[in-house]
Amino acid sequence: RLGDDPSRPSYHVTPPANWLNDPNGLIHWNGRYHLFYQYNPAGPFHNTIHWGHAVSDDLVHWEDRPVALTPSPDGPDRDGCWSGCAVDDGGVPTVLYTGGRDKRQLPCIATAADDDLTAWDKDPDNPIIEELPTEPEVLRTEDWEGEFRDHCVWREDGTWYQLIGAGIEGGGGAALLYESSDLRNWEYQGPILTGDRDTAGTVWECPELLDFGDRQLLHISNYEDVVYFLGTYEDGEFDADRRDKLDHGDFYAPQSMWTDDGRILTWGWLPEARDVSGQWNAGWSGAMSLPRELSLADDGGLCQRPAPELTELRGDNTSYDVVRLDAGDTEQLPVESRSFELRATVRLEDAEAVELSVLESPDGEERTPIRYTYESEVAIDRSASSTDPQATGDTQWMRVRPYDAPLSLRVFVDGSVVEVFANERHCLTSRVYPTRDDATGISLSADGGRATIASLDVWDLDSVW
Ligand code: DQQ
Repeated sequence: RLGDDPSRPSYHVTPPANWLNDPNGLIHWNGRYHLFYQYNPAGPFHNTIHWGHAVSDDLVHWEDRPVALTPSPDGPDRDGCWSGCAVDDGGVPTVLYTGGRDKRQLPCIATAADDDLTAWDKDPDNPIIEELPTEPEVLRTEDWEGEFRDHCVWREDGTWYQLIGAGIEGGGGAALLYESSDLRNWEYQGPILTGDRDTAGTVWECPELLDFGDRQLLHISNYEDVVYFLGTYEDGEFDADRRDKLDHGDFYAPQSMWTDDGRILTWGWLPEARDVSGQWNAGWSGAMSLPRELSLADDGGLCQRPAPELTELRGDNTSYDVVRLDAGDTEQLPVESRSFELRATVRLEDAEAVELSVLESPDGEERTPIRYTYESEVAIDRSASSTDPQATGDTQWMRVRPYDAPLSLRVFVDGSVVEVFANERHCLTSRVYPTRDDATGISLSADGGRATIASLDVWDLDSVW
């Protein structure tokens, strides 16, 4: 594993070196959590994608495993083993993924050759779907004969169902439904949902349908954002009554695992926000989000909270009962680490905003303020995060609704990751690249009035490797 890089996360999963993107094939198998991911072993750039593999006994500590899927020079996945999912086919762990070859995206299947899921046998009959649907017609681009990839598979009453992400000629993105009795012969059923291209993107990647009992959630990645729809899914149709982003920052192509104890845990890819040469010099690119437990609140809205197991990483703790801030006050907290968790409850009283700045140098030259305003917005301002001109400096933000006051915040800072959970509902993750060794401080300040920060805790977090 590459180490020794202050930007490299230590408690978020990263590739041993080189490139990582989407989480794939998430499965809780024989008591172990398996996380596969889009991986390029040749360098920190997206090309000839393999499946990397990490495994954990406790969701907290991870071990690198050998590459799980490699493109076959003569196979339909010659140019890459793209994103896909894992299912339990009557005791046989099975993955469905997209093979790339020439200008085609070809669904493929493979079964585990051992119980540790380290080796996989690709089906000699791959690809398992060769014809593109024509109703509606799949979008062709200069690069692809059809934008048609990524797999979400589940079983209901003995029948297998599959969603594949697509773009529609003349329309927007779509999640296309297939049915099968054996995971190998698939019959096309039509889209369960299509999006308006102006508001929901032209291509939907990595669709995933999650069942919460009475209600269902469909999320898709549209090159920019991860959009989720909440509503009901029945008879091949998704009827959405709510829509939002799963995370409002650097977070993409998430996938979920159903654990043996019945939880839904979701990981997303946290892409870099520095330019290609910065990634090349670092020798690694991409991190996974923390595992997030998804559930529905009583009001039908989505809850997202960090998996409770993560508290096991907590080391030294600094705790404050209450911090009262007057307009213009600034409180400094002595932190000397780039791997910590901060938990706080913020009440604005009559302040216009509270700023909780992390990764701050003593003179304030580098700092990343997390700003909570009375307009119910939480923003991460990256304009002074780094003096490195190759690092992105824009502000990312999300709306947290009025019912969320006071705001409970959990902030996870890890090398170049700032992952924020607001009231266990809204998430905002940003990548930042401070250059200074002393950019580790935290400060608190209030604007335009008084604010109270109650029960403020900071914990050092250990490495997961
Ligand atoms: N990346 C994969 C695709 C997916 C996209 C290729 C999302 O399968 O559509 O690495 O990041």
